[in-house]
Amino acid sequence: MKTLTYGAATTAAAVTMCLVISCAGMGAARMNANETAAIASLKVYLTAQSIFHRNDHDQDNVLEYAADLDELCYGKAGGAPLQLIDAQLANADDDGAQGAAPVAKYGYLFHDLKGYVKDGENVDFGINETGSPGYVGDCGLLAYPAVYGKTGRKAFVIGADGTVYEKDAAGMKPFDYLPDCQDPASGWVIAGY
Ligand SMILES: [Ca+2]
Ligand SMILES: [Ca+2]
Repeated sequence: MKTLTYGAATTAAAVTMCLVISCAGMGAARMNANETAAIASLKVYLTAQSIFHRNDHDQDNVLEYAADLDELCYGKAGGAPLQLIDAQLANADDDGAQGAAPVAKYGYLFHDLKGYVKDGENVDFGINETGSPGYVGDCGLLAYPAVYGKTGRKAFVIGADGTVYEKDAAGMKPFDYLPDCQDPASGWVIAGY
């Protein structure tokens, strides 16, 4: 009987330990999967922006990028939907889509960038002066974990050149200007290397 109790207690302890280890492992695996999905979403975004840029949707004879992530799905207010990205990605726009609060996609939220950092200065992508909101120069998007350390650890950025850069998102707040990722001092490195 004593042996049985000891055995049962040992088994229970072992099971508990396995659960703790596998939960931690699952959490890390989930975050890795979310991070991979976030990179894929940034690439989807850029493909959609390239298509948007090629087609003068508002027919103002200016080729611009969409200023807002969710526009790539829903189009402009009152206009036809574009469906260049899926609604799940559009709804993860951190300033909301269609008047609704943002909903993270695979644990990530997305923030439209409006310019880039050059020589320490913020440079706007260049607004379409003909009246439709949009960027004539470049475009960019930031992906960051909805809950740091739980849904992901890394932030990712993409600019019009299509390179995705990553950086640990600890303490990071969403920002509007694409960092100078080619500067090693920025702490950003090419994602996936
Ligand atoms: Ca246009
Ligand atoms: Ca937005």
